[in-house]
Amino acid sequence: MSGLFITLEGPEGAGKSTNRDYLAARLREQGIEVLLTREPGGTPLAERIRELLLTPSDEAMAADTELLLVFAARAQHLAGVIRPALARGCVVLCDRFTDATYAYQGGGRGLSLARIEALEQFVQCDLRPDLTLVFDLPIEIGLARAAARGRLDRFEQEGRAFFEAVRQTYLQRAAAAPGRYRILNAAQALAQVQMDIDTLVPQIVELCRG
Ligand code: T5A
Repeated sequence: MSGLFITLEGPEGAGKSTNRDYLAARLREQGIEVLLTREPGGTPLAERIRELLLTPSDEAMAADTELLLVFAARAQHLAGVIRPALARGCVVLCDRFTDATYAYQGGGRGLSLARIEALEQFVQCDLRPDLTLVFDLPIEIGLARAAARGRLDRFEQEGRAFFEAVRQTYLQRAAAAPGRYRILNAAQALAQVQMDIDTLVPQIVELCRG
C-alpha cells in the first residue's frame, strides 16, 4: 500500500495553512485518512531546526547554512513522519516542501539549482510530491496578511525583490511540470479559493483510489 503525497506551496501569507486544513476536511468526508504536517518542522527535532531558521538573530545566517538546515529538518521529517505515513497508505498534506527550497534558497537567495538538486536527491532519493498546489498572489497582499499577525519572522523581513523571485520561481516550476502542479488564485476571497479547491477534490479522490 502506498499513500499520496500532496504539498501546498506559495509565497508568504498565501493561505496554505488555512487551505490545507480545508482540503483535509473535504478528503476526510470521503473517508480518506489524512495526515497534516508542515516544513520546516513536522517532528520535535525538525521543529527545533525551524526555530533556528525563523528566529531573527544578530548573527547573519550564511545561505549555505540555511540550505543545509532546511534539508536536515527535511531528512528528519521524512524519516519520522512522511515515509511512515505514506507506507500506511495515508494522504500526506504538507504545508511547504522542497519547492520552497527552490523558491526561497534558489530564487530568493540565488543558490545554484545544481546544489539544491544534489541535496534533494541525497535526502529524498526518488520521493517527490504526487501533487503540488501553488497558492499564487501578488506579494504585497500576502505580506500584508502575514504582517497583520504581528512580529515578522527572519524570512518575512526580506525585501520585495526576494519575494518577487520566490513567486516567480514557483510559477516557473509549475509551468515546467503542469502534470504535477495546480496553480490557485490566492488573491481571491477565501470562499472563492475554497470553491476552487472543491473542484480539485474529485481528482484527488481518484488519485487516492487509483
Ligand atoms: N522556507 C521553508 C524556506 O526558506 N525553505 C524551505 O525549504 C521551506 C520548507 C516558513 C518559512 O520558511 C521558509 C519559507 C517561509 O518563510 P511558514 O510559517 O511555513 O514559514 O510560511 P508562511 O508563508 O510564513 O506561513 P503563513 O502562515 O504566513 O502563510 P500561509 O500558511 O500561506 O497563510 P495562512 O493560511 O496562515 O493565512 C495567513 C492569513 O491570511 C488569511 C488567514 O486567515 C490568515 O489570517 N487568509 C486570507 N485572507 C483573505 N483572503 C484569503 N483568500 C485568505 N487566505 C488566508
